[in-house]
Amino acid sequence: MTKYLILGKSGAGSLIPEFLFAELKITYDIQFVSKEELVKSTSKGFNPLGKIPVLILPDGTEIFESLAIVNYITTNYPGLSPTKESTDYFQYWRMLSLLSSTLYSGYHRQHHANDYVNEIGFTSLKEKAQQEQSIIYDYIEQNLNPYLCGEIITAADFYLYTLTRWDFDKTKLRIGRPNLSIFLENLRSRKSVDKVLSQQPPKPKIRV
Ligand SMILES: N[C@@H](CCC(=O)N[C@@H](CS)C(=O)NCC(=O)O)C(=O)O
Repeated sequence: MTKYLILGKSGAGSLIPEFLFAELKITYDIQFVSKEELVKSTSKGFNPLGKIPVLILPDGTEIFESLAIVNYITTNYPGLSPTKESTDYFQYWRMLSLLSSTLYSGYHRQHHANDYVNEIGFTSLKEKAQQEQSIIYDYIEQNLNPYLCGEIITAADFYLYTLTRWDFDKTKLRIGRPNLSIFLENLRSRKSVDKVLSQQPPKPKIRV
């Protein structure tokens, strides 16, 4: 294998490395895989929980967890993360960590409620995830200027944009959040984002 290979699902967390590679003009392949395939210890891209994204490097090294993948891409290809010396360095890591540890998992709880509770708890689980996300989105709103680290777009912005795509009520998400609304328009109009989205295979329904 000479190219990067992303294992993913249409419209899901594999959009994050896809956006970064497209933005950096790095060629890659993508395969859409099943959970059953990924949990097999013998399979390419093994992940104990069968989750995507997985990135397979040209030398065969496998990386899972979106944050680790972002870290691999941004440390090997400069341009989408502030340097250690930059005043934005901690802002970048604070936002990226918040997105990957909290906002992402909040969407997982809503789209995969049956992984967490019995059916009787679905509504309450989803409502609580949305309440937590609303607090985070208000915080994000205060931080966008126009991007999370100010004038310079970073990997954290592509990460955030990916997560917003999974929201069940995208109109409500924008209400009272003018900075976020402009940010979403801005990201959606980027060539890299448009290219990746236009290449996603159809998916049966929004389940990330
Ligand atoms: N912490 C993981 C979360 C990955 C994750 O939840 N991926 C979702 C797709 S966006 C998935 O594989 N869902 C299928 C499932 O959980 O069964 C990461 O950041 O990579």
